[in-house]
Amino acid sequence: MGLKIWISAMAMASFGLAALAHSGATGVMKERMDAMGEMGDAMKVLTPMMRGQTAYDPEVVRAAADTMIGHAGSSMTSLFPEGSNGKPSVALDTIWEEWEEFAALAEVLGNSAAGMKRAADNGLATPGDMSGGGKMGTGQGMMGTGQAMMGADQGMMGTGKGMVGGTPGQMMTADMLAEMPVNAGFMAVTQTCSACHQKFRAEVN
Ligand code: HEC
Ligand SMILES: [Cu+2]
Repeated sequence: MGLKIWISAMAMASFGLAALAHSGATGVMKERMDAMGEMGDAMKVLTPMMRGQTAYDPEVVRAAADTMIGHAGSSMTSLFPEGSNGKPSVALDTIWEEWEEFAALAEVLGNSAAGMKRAADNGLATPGDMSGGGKMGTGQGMMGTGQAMMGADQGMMGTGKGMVGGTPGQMMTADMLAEMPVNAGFMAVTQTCSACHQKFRAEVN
């Protein structure tokens, strides 16, 4: 078996384990895990598309955006009633200690996904389009490896800790993202997922 195949097999096996580990979840815990899982599935389709590894399809982008919009904002926060953590959940108490930030990130997710949806017909960036961003100047643009886009601390959007209009975690409004290549919206979504997970979810092994 080639190394690449072996690695993908391992990756798939660990996804399976993660799902099993949470199979005891019920009620609101299960509901939010299912919602998160749907978004995770959407990301698995979008990621190779945004890297140019699969054919670009704006309809798929819009459908994925709708999945996220549907699970964002109050739809998400309503699935986190106070104190609803503990096994098998990996949600942290920080959620309720810093509820405003948690809720803001849930809101930003909807905005970012809305921006990505509106940008679907703009299509993908080519490395030339993205000049001006620090990483792009090196000639190893985001489209080169796909790594820069996914790294939490890399790429044109910085660390994801910026603010627009005082909203924690929001780098760009939907209006801004709608004018940009779709990658920007995708990056905003990705960084919102990881910003929330870093702060409010325990390390998943
Ligand atoms: C506002 C915070 C927040 C945002 C935004 C967010 N998540 Fe989550 N996510 C969580 C928390 C908290 C958990 C842990 C839930 C638990 O274990 O009870 C979680 C868990 C998950 C899980 C594991 C589900 C399971 O079965 O245990 C996946 C997959 C996931 N998120 C994907 C995503 C994706 C993809 C995005 C972005 C499109 C995203 N999440 C956005 C907070 C967030
Ligand atoms: Cu789970």
